[in-house]
Amino acid sequence: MPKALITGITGQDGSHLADFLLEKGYEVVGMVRRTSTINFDRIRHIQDRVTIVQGDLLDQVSIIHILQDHHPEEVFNLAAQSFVPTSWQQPVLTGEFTALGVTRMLDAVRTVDKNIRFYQASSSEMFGKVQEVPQRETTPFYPRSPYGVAKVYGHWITINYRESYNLFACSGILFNHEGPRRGLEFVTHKITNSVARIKLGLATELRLGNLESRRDWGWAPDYVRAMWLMLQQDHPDDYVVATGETHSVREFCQEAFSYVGLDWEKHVIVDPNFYRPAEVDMLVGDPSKARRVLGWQPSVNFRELVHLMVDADLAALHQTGNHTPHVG
Ligand code: NDP
Ligand code: GDR
Repeated sequence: MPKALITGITGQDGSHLADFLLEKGYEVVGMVRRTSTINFDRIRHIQDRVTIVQGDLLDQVSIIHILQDHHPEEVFNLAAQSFVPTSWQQPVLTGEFTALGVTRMLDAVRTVDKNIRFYQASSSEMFGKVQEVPQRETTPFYPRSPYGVAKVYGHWITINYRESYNLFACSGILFNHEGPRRGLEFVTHKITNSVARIKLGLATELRLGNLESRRDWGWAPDYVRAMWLMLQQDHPDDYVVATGETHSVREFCQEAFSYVGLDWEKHVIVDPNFYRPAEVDMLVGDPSKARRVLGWQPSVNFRELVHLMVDADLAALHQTGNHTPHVG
């Protein structure tokens, strides 16, 4: 039975990846940091099928011990401070988690077992102020937030360890991917949750920031499949994973509100408090390398994604009478 370690297993992607690997017959070890209140909402349904171990990206010793004790063949480094606005409020911590945390992981792998295959969660935020449309593996980076800058570091240190120590280390440059398990602070889930609440008479307005920014939004379960595929190849490499379509926040609102028969303009209020100090205006990825080499392609398009998320939020509200986040 192959064994994988997932850092960030309590997050959106970690929980989907754990589902996917269990389905494939893996033994799954998940690293979680210690908190006074445990939040296993996203992995509750598989809690008795995964091994949870305590560790933190800030603590190299904890990472080394986990690798020594559990001997995974594959490590998926998904843990990070992943919310872009927080990266301006906590730029140093974001650098510690999202940038230096990658070096701690890679060096632990190098120290304990150089045969471990390593996946790094890189991001389309590295493209920032885009230098080319669409963005591909060779497009130069121009990050626009402390988060984006930290991800560029994580990306290059992964390549550097691959080239310096011959590690099987891959970097997936993933564009935004969403679903019912997305944190409620991210714009897609914020919108679909509000649409459901407004539809059911529990709220009347939705306050958003920049409606003009455009993203390449995909379906999260498709994207964890791409992560796994990267580690099954003969050679380690880096891949863009995206749908190749771009839509604005405004279009997302239109689609979500009209799906339940509401006029978005009657409910959405633009609130400058949600503007960012520097914005990433437009992202659209070219996934042709992933399609060609990995045989990967997305299974859910933009409209289906919006509808799936609205349906899930309506169902969650109907079930609980009050929204229970992260259950999907
Ligand atoms: P989430 O924010 O949902 O999950 C982040 C995870 O990291 C959580 O499990 C969190 O644990 C954990 N974590 C944070 N800090 C630490 C730490 N110091 N030590 C150990 N664990 C920690 O992110 P996603 O699942 O959406 O994203 C997964 C990865 O992919 C991230 O690296 C993100 O930056 C990257 N990414 C995401 C994209 C997306 O569209 N979702 C696109 C491109 C890249 P806790 O529950 O304790 O907070
Ligand atoms: P992003 O996702 O920054 O792309 O990072 P987010 O959903 O937070 O923002 C997308 C775009 O929507 C605009 N926006 C708002 N965003 C939020 N969160 N809240 C609002 O009210 C709002 N109004 C408008 C933003 O300005 C932005 O342009 C996500 C994260 O998962 C990262 O970890 C990951 O690396 C990237 O996707 C790819």
